[in-house]
Amino acid sequence: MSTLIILLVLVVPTAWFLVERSHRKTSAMAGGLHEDITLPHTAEWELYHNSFSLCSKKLRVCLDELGLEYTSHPIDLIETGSYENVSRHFLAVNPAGVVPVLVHRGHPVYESHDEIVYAARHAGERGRELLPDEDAARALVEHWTDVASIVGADPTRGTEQRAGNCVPGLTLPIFAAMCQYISFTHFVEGLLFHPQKKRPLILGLLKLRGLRGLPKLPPAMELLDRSRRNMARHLDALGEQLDEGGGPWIAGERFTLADVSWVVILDRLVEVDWEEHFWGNGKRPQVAAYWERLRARPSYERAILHVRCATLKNGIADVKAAKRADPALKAALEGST
Ligand SMILES: N[C@@H](CCC(=O)N[C@@H](CS)C(=O)NCC(=O)O)C(=O)O
Repeated sequence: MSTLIILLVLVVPTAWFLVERSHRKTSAMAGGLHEDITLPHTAEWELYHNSFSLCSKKLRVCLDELGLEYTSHPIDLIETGSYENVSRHFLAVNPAGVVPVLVHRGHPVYESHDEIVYAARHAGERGRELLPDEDAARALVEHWTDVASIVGADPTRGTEQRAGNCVPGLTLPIFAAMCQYISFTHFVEGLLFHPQKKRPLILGLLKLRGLRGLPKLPPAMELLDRSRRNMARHLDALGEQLDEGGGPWIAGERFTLADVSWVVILDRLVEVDWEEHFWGNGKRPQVAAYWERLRARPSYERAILHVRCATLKNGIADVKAAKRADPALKAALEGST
């Protein structure tokens, strides 16, 4: 009898884990098109994406602006419900376990900055508007697209170089709020199968401590402070570019991939209630006006607002309410810069 109990309690779960792990192999994937991989598909363009993920939003806005229709495959991340990104079926699409993945005629393209360039190159005249041919304009667009990208296995290290890499740190408050709606059992799946254990560990910790506990987590606050200081510098540079280029867009008269890359950054800052801190009360007027122009575009409504999930809407409201109710929390998050 006791042997049977030991078998049930130890051997069966271990065997399940080993079998499952053998089916959920992960590996880093280089950016760009992978013609050697063919995925099941029914449409010319398909997109695996998540409603909340910044890189996914960038792809949705880009495809909308380019007028490219696509088949949508929503994939949950832990913040929006579960670790579907480390499920067997999604790892077959991207063994790196991250979204977005753009699929063109069955072949995946990885890394969102490569994906938007790839889509623009295959979208005819409209693509050439978003990604200009002329050297100087193209270099400008590439620079501002790169600054807005999230790059590297640990993006939190590159906050000085990239506004995109400041985003994870500045998103911590809403991560903490959204994780409250997700059951702990889902976090266990991440600890077992996620290729980067640090991610489920940090999010699990945020769930445990909650938004109000965030200021008591020194490593998280160091990241948040660093990201906030560096984002301020990136936004100053953006304001200067809008001034010098004459606007209304980063490359002047023309709306380009640079603007596609920045609308999602500014949108994330708004979601996490950083708007007033960075460009409220007369601060950075060029950025404030630019944000108004970006959010007036139909692509913003269709590709971002319309796709917001319930957990994100709850998270947005919870961050605002917590800061309003607790001035010490607001001061801790926003600091003096
Ligand atoms: N550099 C990659 C970043 C991809 C990435 O980290 N995606 C996030 C969402 S924005 C993700 O899938 N996270 C899932 C997880 O880490 O569990 C890109 O630009 O595509």
